[in-house]
Amino acid sequence: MKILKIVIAGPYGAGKTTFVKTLSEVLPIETDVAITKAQPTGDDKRTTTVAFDYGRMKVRSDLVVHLFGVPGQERFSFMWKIIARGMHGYLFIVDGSSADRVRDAVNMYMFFRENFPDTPHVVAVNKQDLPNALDVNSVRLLLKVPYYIKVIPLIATSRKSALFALVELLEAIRNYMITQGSNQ
Ligand SMILES: Nc1nc2c(ncn2[C@@H]2O[C@H](COP(=O)(O)OP(=O)(O)O)[C@@H](O)[C@H]2O)c(=O)[nH]1
Ligand SMILES: [Mg+2]
Repeated sequence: MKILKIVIAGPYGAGKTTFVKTLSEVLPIETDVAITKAQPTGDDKRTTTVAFDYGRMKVRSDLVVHLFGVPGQERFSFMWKIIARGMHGYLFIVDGSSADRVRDAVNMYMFFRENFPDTPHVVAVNKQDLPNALDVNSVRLLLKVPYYIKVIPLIATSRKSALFALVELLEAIRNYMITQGSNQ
């Protein structure tokens, strides 16, 4: 049995908790808390993730993925490295509903690129069901995603779309393992 540790990264509001919930076969562990007036967010989100999301999915009879969603707010950035330690790859989700939302993701994307330069990843542009959602090429430019990294569209509420994103990431991890000459 092969077990992969996958991290779901991206800023606050990108859709990480939704993604883990959509795919998880076990009751996902959520650590979202109600947002109080002390935590103004400026949108209609009623909860926010303060520790991490966890979900698990059996992809094949011999492959299980463990999904760890990091807390998106920068005040929890000390946890990003802790949660990411030992990961096989990460999906970086951005809220594609506006260019400003994508710009919110730049610092966190840089953090992951700098701290995990060799870790396979895929960038997902979420909320493609909304009118005027940004396309993958605009997001590639805004985040300065290297040409060899895939940027894919995502609707995190859709199981089909979430599965597609997971499969793209598994493919990137597989390619990386092949070039490393590892079969683990
Ligand atoms: N329209 C739309 N809304 C989404 C999608 N994915 C997540 N959301 C919404 O975006 C908000 C933030 O999602 P959440 O999963 O809590 O983001 P997180 O902060 O990254 O964990 C919530 O109100 C979700 O219902 C999507 O694919 N389409
Ligand atoms: Mg969350």
